[in-house]
Amino acid sequence: MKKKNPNKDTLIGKQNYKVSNFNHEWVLFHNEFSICSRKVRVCLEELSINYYSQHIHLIETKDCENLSNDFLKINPTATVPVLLHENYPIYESHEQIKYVSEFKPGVLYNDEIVEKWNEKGSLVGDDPMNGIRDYAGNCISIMMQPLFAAMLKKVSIFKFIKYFKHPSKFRAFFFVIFKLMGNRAFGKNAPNQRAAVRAFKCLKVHFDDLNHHLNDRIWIGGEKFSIADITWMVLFHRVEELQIIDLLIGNHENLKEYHKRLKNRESYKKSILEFNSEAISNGINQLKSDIKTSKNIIQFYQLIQEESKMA
Ligand SMILES: N[C@@H](CCC(=O)N[C@@H](CS)C(=O)NCC(=O)O)C(=O)O
Repeated sequence: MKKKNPNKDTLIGKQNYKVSNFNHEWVLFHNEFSICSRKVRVCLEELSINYYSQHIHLIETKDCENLSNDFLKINPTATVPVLLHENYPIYESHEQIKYVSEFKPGVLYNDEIVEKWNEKGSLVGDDPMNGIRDYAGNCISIMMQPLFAAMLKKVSIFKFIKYFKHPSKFRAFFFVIFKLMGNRAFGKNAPNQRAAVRAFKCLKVHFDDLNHHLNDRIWIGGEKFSIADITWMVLFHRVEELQIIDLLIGNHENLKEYHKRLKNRESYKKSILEFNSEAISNGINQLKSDIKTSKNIIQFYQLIQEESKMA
């Protein structure tokens, strides 16, 4: 086994070294709740590719298994998902779905438009704020804060000790803040709240663009389902979890119909809904309650509601 390149920035796409010796062609390291993991699970399901599943808990679902020494050997950046093909790692979910879809040509449609929308829905870079104008996935990751804080409520503070070894100091800092401050980190005019409002404005533009794009199309690429639809499926599902779907699809008929089509896919049920867990439903219930009772969260949801009414 060759030692991997320690330069984290180069961990994109398929690498030329093996990180394990599984006897399985495909191995997926993933998490029940992570949107990027959902994306790859849905893609493998759509392609009917069997894979060996390695579930990795993240702090919000139970514990930070992504910071274990074993997992850091698989991915030194400590994120999921990681897809292994014959033990060669492929990093970044948008690259992983492109890679697997090429193994079964013709099943999932592809062209330049699909590539563009796949990228537009992705989560790219360490600091998501840097890419909110370009990537809807980045906007959603910023918008996640209230749900994230809700999920962390039940996680013991002692589990955060491991965060000292998180390779991204940026992420480690924010995760600890969410735990320590909860919704207080989200008070009126606090930097986190301002960032989330900006992310919402950009997210709304991305959804409006998609509504326009779907004027004469069933799927993003036209008649056939594609990897871009998978990317947007997980985004639609996340905004539903965040209780903001109505603010984004409002009276956009194309988006409403598209959302129904996405939810009717077998892969949506098998690779997203069937992975729902107690940690996810407890977090969502907590968020629903915070939206009614927590002053800061009420105020934030009012702000984005006003934003959603603006042209
Ligand atoms: N750009 C990466 C993002 C990966 C990522 O940020 N994954 C999150 C879950 S969606 C994660 O592993 N978070 C755990 C952590 O940073 O500690 C991709 O698309 O795969």
